Amino acid sequence: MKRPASYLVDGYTILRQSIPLAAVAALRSMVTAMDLTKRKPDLMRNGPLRLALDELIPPLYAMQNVQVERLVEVALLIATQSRPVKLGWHRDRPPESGAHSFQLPLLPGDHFHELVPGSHSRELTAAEIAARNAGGHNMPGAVTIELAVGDLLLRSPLIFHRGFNEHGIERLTLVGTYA
Ligand SMILES: O=C(O)CCC(=O)C(=O)O
Repeated sequence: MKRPASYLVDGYTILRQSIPLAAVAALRSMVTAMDLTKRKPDLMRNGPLRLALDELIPPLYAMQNVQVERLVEVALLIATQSRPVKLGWHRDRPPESGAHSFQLPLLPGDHFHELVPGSHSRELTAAEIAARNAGGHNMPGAVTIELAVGDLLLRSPLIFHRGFNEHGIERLTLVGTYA
């Protein structure tokens, strides 16, 4: 049987039903109508949201033997029927070293995120670079991350990843980084 992904080994893990549904609803209520007019609004100035995340997320990293102290980035990934997601393959550039990212969906059916397990701790291969340059649809070893409401994705900012879904599915997903 395939083992579940390990955050430190694979560079990501999915913590199923680790965020109480009431907490997801509370986070959703903290997103303003103004935020929803943008593509990826920065939410670092939203104090209540940051406080709520600080209660929820660091203990879940600690369960992966990762200690984090403070939120250094948080934004909202938004997709609508008329605005699908087509982000190319990349690694993130975290604002500081020792950074750890997360994605927390506020709507059901988030299957936008693709990543290559284990790619956070090595150079890209020639095959990966060729696949990226050819449009990214046949990335060797890539997996699509499927998240339900209540699930949390922890991922290294250095993992090779993209956000992609052309099917006009609505999306509201918090993406953030702790250090
Ligand atoms: O849309 C996604 O899931 C990926 C988001 C992403 O790569 C980013 O915010 O840097």
